[in-house]
Amino acid sequence: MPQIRKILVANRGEIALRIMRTAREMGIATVAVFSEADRTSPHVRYADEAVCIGAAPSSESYLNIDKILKVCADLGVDAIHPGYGFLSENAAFAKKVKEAGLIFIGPSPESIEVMGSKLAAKQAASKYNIPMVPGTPDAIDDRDEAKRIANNIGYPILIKASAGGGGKGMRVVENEAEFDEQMDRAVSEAQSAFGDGSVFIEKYITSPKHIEIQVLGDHHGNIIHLFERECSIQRRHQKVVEEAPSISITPEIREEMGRSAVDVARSCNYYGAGTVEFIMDENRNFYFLEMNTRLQVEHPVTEMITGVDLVKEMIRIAEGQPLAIAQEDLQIRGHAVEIRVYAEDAANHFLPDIGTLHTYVKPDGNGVRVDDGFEQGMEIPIYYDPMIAKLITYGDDRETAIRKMVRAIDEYHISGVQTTLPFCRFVMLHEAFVNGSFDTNFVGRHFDPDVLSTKTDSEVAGLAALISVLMKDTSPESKPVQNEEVYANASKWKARRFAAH
Ligand code: MV4
Repeated sequence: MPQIRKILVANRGEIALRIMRTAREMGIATVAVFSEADRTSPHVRYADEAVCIGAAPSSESYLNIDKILKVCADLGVDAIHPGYGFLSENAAFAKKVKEAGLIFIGPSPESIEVMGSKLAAKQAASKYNIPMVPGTPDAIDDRDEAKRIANNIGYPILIKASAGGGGKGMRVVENEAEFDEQMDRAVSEAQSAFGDGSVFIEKYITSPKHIEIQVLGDHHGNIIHLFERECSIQRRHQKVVEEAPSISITPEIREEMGRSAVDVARSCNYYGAGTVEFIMDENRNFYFLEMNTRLQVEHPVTEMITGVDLVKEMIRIAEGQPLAIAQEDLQIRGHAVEIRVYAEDAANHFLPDIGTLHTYVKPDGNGVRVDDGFEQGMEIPIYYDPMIAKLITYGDDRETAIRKMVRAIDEYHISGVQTTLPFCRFVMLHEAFVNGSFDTNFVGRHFDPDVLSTKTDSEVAGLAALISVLMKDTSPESKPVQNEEVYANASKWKARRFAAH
């Protein structure tokens, strides 16, 4: 069995650091690659060795396969971890890594390829008894036939691009009269975005919850799941809040969904870490949508509730070791919530806000984890994703994790750029979030940007003081969490801090 001694991380920012930390714990040397824009980044300093591979645009640096492979050859690297984004789901890259005699810390090129096509993924999964949304099994080439199927399924239907991702090439069709127009749009959008105009149709689930299952597979045919993550709070297909476990599913559904996820992974002989995405309707019917063949941004919430270091498992798997954990060994302990801190102005249509982190003070303390890749004084480059950090809190139960999150958000001090922190605080304290009555439409349905700008800190503190007096004798274990209650307690702290200044 090959032992990995040196890993090159083909990524940047928080995820590069995240991976290097585990590598170091395992006694494995680390190599960073970086663009000219990231010269002073923490991931560059953290690595044992670091090499600049090109100009700021990712096409010239983080996506530059030849340069990355050359660094591996020059420095005696054994394995590459791609992180997420960039080259992580590029089957051709995974293949070239292998051909260069290196280990790709991820799935096989074949698994990446199958799951990269939604139609191929559904076809593979259909070997097993996995619930799927009613729809067409193949790309549409005959429109009349497709319209007949749409009528059978019943409108509204959804047209999806087989090569799609992030909602691109996706079109809702409300009735047959719109069919041709929406089909034309979907095909041309898919063609220009992915160079592949193949589309298929599905029944449109109007208010789904987005629930995904983490899986791990080894090279010996063992596949396990590490329960679900609830990821419904998103805007324009960008997740903002994730948590584990989901409050919307029963132990029975969890087991069924877990089994389905393992079957999806088995259908493409999966090894490595992967995530199987489902949507769930109001009647708690769930359907397989697609599989992500990478480590995901939101993996920490799974780590918190299972105690498993997913990066460590990925590395062990890549070395050819059998999974050290059996399904029966795993159990959910406690509850974790993650928010994504983006340099975006939620009060202004979430426009990316570039600039310098004049103040950057992180929260800390029991049950608080911050995965970030920036420091005070650094600039947020315009070239990459504007995520500054992930803030994760962990507690015995959901209420505790949410309370910790509000406390941690209030301890987070960032100036110089607008961030999604106030928006995330709004979500944490929203009744629909707190009581679990939310779906993927949460932001559109509940978020009014004005709520962030109209309340000043002193108004909040005043309101909080009032509420805390009214709710003085609340006993935390006997009541479900109340919006105002969390609000009051979190803000009392802030009020005291304000008074001290
Ligand atoms: C759907 C759907 C409703 N019905 N499919 C969005 C991106 C891609 N991963 C699949 N997506 C959806 N597929 C059917 N048949 C609703 C969505 C969807 C969605 C899914 C997960 C998370 C957020 C979403 C936001 C809007 C739409």
